[in-house]
Amino acid sequence: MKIERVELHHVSQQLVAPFRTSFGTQIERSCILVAVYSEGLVGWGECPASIEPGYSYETITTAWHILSDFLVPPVIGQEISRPADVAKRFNEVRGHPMAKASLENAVWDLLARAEGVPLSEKLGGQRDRVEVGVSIGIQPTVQALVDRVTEFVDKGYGRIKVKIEPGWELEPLSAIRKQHPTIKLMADANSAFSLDHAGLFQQMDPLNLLMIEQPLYYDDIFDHAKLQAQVNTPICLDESIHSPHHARWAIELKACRIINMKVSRVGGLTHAITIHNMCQEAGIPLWCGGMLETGVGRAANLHLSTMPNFKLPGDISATDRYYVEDVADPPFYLNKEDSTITVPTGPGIGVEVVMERVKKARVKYNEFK
Ligand code: OSB
Ligand code: MG
Repeated sequence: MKIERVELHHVSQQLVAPFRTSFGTQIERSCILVAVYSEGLVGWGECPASIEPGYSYETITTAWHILSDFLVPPVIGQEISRPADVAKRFNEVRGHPMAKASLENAVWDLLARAEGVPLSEKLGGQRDRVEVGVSIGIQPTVQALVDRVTEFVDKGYGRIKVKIEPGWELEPLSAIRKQHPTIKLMADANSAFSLDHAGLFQQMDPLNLLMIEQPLYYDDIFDHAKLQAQVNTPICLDESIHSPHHARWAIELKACRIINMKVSRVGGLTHAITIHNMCQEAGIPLWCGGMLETGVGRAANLHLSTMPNFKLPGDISATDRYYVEDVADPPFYLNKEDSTITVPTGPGIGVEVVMERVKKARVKYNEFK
């Protein structure tokens, strides 16, 4: 298909509740929605970079620049028959995985729509609902956190992840464990600790956590290997894995027993598939992470999660947990009986972007043809 037109929409929306992590508090959430047009069809992808470089070095501004000046030009007007054709053209740009993923994933959606098949089918997916959990930010008090956890457990979430940082770890985790002795519970540090805290993480072993996510520095696979050797709880890497190389290094160094797959963090679905297959071979289970995406990004995440090595619940919650009104329809609901979300069955990502809502939330726009 010839890529006739590409649109970039920077949209900004209020979250239903502030989301505090060890690197900052998000109240408003921006993203770039990428639309790719061909033969009367449109494919969508989402770049979930933040305004600040707190999670990774990418921001909305760097992604806008990299997309406009380096990623859209080699694709516009070109004949694309496979998503890998796009990924190949991006090899000359170092880094910037979230910018790459947004355009590549829009092309995946476009091609799947042209074939009339759901994205999950193109990925070799094997399930029609995906087990999910909820990620809960740092709260003002331990009691407020326990109440928030209970609220989500009552809603049907069978896996709870809570954010931790130095000074907010053992006490809140123990309080949750006391109230909910058997719930699937895990902690995400977003790189806030160092190897000096190994003793603290050993003290978490009796809490029977599903895993500890990214305890150490964002680019430090080496020290995670040292920490994993000292604790029984599985370590899961998020920030440290930005490409198939990083996944291979983490596996060979035994830096983790689980990997959080974020398609945007690894540069798009082509790399995600490579990492999926590598981890499957190595016996490292995956789960799908989230970046507070709109329905566009979360729909792609659901399709990705149908692949066989996604063996743990993902950070893909119901729409009402994120935004009052999502840019895409239909919204996602939690299936209470088994803590799952049903994978859309329509062509491509299987949700439709409502352009009036995009325009309402839009702060910047550009188009290329
Ligand atoms: O570390 O997983 C993370 C959100 C923004 C940036 C980083 C992370 C997160 C989450 C939210 O934990 C997960 C979700 O989208 O529900
Ligand atoms: Mg994380």
